[in-house]
Amino acid sequence: MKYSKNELLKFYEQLVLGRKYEEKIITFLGKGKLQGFFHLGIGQEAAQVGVVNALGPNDYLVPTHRFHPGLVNKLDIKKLTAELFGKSSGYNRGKAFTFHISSKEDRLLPVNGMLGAGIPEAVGYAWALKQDNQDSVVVCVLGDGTASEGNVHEGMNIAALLNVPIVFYIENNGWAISCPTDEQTKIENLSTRALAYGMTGETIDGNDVIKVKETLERAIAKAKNGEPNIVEAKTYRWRGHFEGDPGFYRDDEKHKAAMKDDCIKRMENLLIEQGASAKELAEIADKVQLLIDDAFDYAEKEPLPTPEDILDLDQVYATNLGGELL
Ligand SMILES: Cc1ncc(C[n+]2csc(CCOP(=O)(O)OP(=O)(O)O)c2C)c(N)n1
Repeated sequence: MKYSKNELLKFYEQLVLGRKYEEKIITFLGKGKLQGFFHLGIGQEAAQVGVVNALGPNDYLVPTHRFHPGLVNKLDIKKLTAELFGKSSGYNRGKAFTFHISSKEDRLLPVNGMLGAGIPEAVGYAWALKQDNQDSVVVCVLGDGTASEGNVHEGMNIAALLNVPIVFYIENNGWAISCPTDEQTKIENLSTRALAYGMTGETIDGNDVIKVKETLERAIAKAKNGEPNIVEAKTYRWRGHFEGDPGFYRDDEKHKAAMKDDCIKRMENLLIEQGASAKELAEIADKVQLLIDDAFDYAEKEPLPTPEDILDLDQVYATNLGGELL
């Protein structure tokens, strides 16, 4: 095994943090202590944690509306949670939620709620990096449903033509709301589209955090070398499209079968093979739970924005990016 037991334990901790963070969101929504239109990535933790681990300190990330497991491993947990609660101490003063969250110092670029529209924007950021000769890349995350949008074609085409440093990372969770991937495209692997743009593409197992991390590291190195590319990670969406979606459109048996491939269970098995004990794993889970409980406690108690703060529209456009993105 290329990774030490301690390195594997770190991956485990990150995956568990992602899972438990969203479970806490579900609990708080159920109690009416939190409001919002949440799209959860439970089951997709490896596909997100792997990406976050592959990013270098100079690299930029454009996440999606379903990226909490990744964000909680990249950002300050208290500031992130305050943002979800709509508090002024959140990343974007409570105005962005996870649909538009951004952080200049963390090189987190804003999500675009118009699916697909964010792809040409991400290409623009990457083009700016190239023009500035920065040793940096944009990893632009999109879902399988988003991959069918016209803007994605335009963005990928121009990225390839201009050789900009961008990795298009398709987090394929099998669903676009109620539409399964095989009802929106005839191709088996979305990464094969790369050929049409003169790029390279690769499809990988998105429930394998190590595979995701290593593939992204290679993809990032390539993109920095002027070869934009596509990586598709296949995973599975465990929850409804949004919290509150009963998911009646899914076949129960197939759904249960898909959830058996759990990225956290996989890492647990690997760790046990490497000599980790059940006690060690339980201690990590407890430590993570305390961190999450503390962040939710903090965010819940933070004051709500003042009416003046709510009406300060400059923030809506400039947020904490200070009016500039790069
Ligand atoms: C242009 C546009 N069309 C439709 C929507 C509504 N919408 C929000 S999420 C979603 C499904 C997206 O599926 P996918 O890209 O696979 O991401 P997932 O939600 O599965 O993570 C849709 C259609 C939107 N936000 N923007």
